Amino acid sequence: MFLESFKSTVKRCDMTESMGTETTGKTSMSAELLAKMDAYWRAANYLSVGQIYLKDNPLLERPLTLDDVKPRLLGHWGTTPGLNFLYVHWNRLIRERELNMLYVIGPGHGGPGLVANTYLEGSYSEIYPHIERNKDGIKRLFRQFSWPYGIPSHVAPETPGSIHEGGELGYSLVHAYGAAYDNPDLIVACVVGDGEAETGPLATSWHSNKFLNPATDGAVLPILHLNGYKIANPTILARIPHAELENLMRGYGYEPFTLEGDDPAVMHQQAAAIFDTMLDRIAAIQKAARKEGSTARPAWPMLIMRTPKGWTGPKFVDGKPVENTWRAHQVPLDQIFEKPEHLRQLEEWMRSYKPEELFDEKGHFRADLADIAPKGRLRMGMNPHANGGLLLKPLNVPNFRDFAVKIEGRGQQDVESTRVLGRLLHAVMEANKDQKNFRVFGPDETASNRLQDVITGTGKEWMAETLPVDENLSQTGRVMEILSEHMCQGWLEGYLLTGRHGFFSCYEAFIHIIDSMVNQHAKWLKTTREIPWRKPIASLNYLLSSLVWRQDHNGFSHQDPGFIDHLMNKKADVVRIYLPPDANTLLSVGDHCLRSRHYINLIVAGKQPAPQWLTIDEAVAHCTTGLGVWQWASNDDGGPEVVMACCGDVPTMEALAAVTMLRAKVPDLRIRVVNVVDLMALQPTSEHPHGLPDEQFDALFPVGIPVVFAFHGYPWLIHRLTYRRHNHDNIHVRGYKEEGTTTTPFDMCVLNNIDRFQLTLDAIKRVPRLAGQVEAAEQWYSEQIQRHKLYVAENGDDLSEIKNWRWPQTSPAGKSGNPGLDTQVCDSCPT
Ligand SMILES: Cc1ncc(C[n+]2csc(CCOP(=O)(O)OP(=O)(O)O)c2C)c(N)n1
Ligand SMILES: [Mg+2]
Repeated sequence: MFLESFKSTVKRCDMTESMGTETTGKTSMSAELLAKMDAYWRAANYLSVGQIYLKDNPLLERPLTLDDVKPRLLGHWGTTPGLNFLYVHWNRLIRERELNMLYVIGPGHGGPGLVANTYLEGSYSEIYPHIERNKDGIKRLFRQFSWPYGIPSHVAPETPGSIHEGGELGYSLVHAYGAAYDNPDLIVACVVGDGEAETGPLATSWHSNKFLNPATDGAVLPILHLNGYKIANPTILARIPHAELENLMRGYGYEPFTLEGDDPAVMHQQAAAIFDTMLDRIAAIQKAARKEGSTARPAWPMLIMRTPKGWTGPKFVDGKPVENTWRAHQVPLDQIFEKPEHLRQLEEWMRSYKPEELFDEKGHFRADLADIAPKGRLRMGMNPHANGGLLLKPLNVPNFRDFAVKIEGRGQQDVESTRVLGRLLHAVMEANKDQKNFRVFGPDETASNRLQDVITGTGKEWMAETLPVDENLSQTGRVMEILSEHMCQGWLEGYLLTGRHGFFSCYEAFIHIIDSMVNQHAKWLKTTREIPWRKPIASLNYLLSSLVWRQDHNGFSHQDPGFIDHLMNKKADVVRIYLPPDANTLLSVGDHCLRSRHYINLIVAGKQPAPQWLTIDEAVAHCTTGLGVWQWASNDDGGPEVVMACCGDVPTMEALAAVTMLRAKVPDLRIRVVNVVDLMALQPTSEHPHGLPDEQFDALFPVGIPVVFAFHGYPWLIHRLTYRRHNHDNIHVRGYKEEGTTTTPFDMCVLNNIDRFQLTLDAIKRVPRLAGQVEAAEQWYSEQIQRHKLYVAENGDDLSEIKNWRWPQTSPAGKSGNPGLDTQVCDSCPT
């Protein structure tokens, strides 16, 4: 038996040493219910094995032949029986207690189990009517699994009841908590693979209980699926003394329960008792918080489920142990076509579930068994929280114009753009505090990114201890701060996937920590877009601040604008990237992102005091087109000789400063200034829905005219985006090129050759008629840089003419010729 084999292979401490927790509850299921639950479990296991192996003969009405077996055997058996076991037990609890339960599966490779269970409960056929609840339907169910143009092998978006594919391990528990926040009636049962538990994000996720308020949030029921193995190795948590494992869980603030064994009859009875106790615990915790006013942080129950990997599967294959070993991970019998013995074993294995007792001759699941599943929306495959778009209420977004910066002369006042956005976010928080469907997430940087206004009133969620010195910590806070980008990302994903709204602000350089998580979310969005029954959810909104160009007290480690490049690789339908150059454009972009659906919106905006360029009306018009000529900064009557393009707040300032120098040097040079807010507009329309049509692009960047492009990020990206444009050969980009340290703001620009002197020189070098001035310009450039370097080295600060530079108010620029604020803003603005 399992326990014997376990004890013989693993040396671990006596269980009694660690029996500090109550593991027996009041439940004693009737023999009849126990038999039905076991039969239900067998049915789920049978259908799971069938999906992995068979394309025909679904009820084993005749002996299996090679013709019945799929040519490619794909799928994961090892985790599946454990997932199925839990499903049937959740079903009982849902029925008896009318629970609103979501099931999140960490080892999502157990996809066949979830498909099988949603099929047995009927939700699968309701969503996919061609998979009927009869023999034909079962055959199709088997055939489609891991089959070209069928369904994926994981708990993918196609799987009813899922918000978590589990393909990339590590995020189950954080998703579960994200789903539970502000969902007081929801219980999220979350299976954590014992291998998955070794990942960094999962290890941190246990701490999510310090952010879960039993009065206002739902409950998470973590199950550590301790089947002992990963793909090819034992798991750490299975090979430490049980007492140590329980203490680890206690240390995380949980009350651990243990279910251990492999005899189904005993296990069903024990599991039922433990689950009843755990659910009673949850009910008591919630009652204490909701009815009795308790504010203590509770020790939520969690389960350690120690069962064999590949439970009920082949015990030995080719003389080697399989059940309860890592060999059970994927397809235990994988040489069906080469070894007749494997085919025989497969048939024996499938028949061990007694399909004839589970399905009638037409392939209908027996009514008395089907009857023990919950009905309607209580079925986990039909829980609306797993299709969050169904529950999505629009966010109340107050008028962003009310927060606009009044522009008194272009570039004359310095404002911290993100602080202005923080006021809007605060208003959003206030406007939605009754419907409780908006949260702001950040890795300890909300205030550092100057968004602190959002904290006012609502506070930061915190269930752990507090001291008098603390500020704004609250058990009902709506700003979520933990020093883990993984948690911020995962909580937000779980929150969005269950139909709410959110906002994540982060230092630009460190957002890369969640590169891989955002990949997975982008895949989810891309796939669900193509699944008609999945409704659109709110967009995942990022604000990246503390940008590469202004890391005055941090330096090289904090300089990396590459998240833009990373997101650019994602499907055009899914990603949007904005670099607003000032506060009013940031407000306009922020408003747009908060209202949008089913995107990943990336906003890159500085937090340092910086010049302001556009009135709010101009900002709205500019953001609507995504890019355009800033006519007030241009003097291109008769067509430009050079286009000074810019994208990002610091590059915009440098480009404009370069324009003033060019005017001084070559007064008759016809210069056009183009600012880009929406990076995607640079792409051709064929590549991105925001892409500017070629004619419009050519009108902005005329063929043959040099473009000096100052870009916030890595320069190559602009080439990539514009490489199909007619004028691409004339686009010359300056951006971040991995030069940096702890230095002055302007020196950062100089180190990366995006400074105003360099841009001025670039323009002179690129305009053919200025060839005669290049030598003098190069000399001038060297002198300026020399002067700058000597000054910063000596004084530790930028030259005052750089620091205090302002866009000239009596500029001869602009068609209107007006100093300061011109009435005409950009060529592409709607009039
Ligand atoms: C982040 C990540 N790394 C590696 C893998 C490859 N992988 C798939 S399953 C698996 C083992 C999982 O073990 P466990 O979590 O214990 O699941 P179970 O035993 O229930 O199958 C691994 C390493 C992955 N899916 N995700
Ligand atoms: Mg495992």
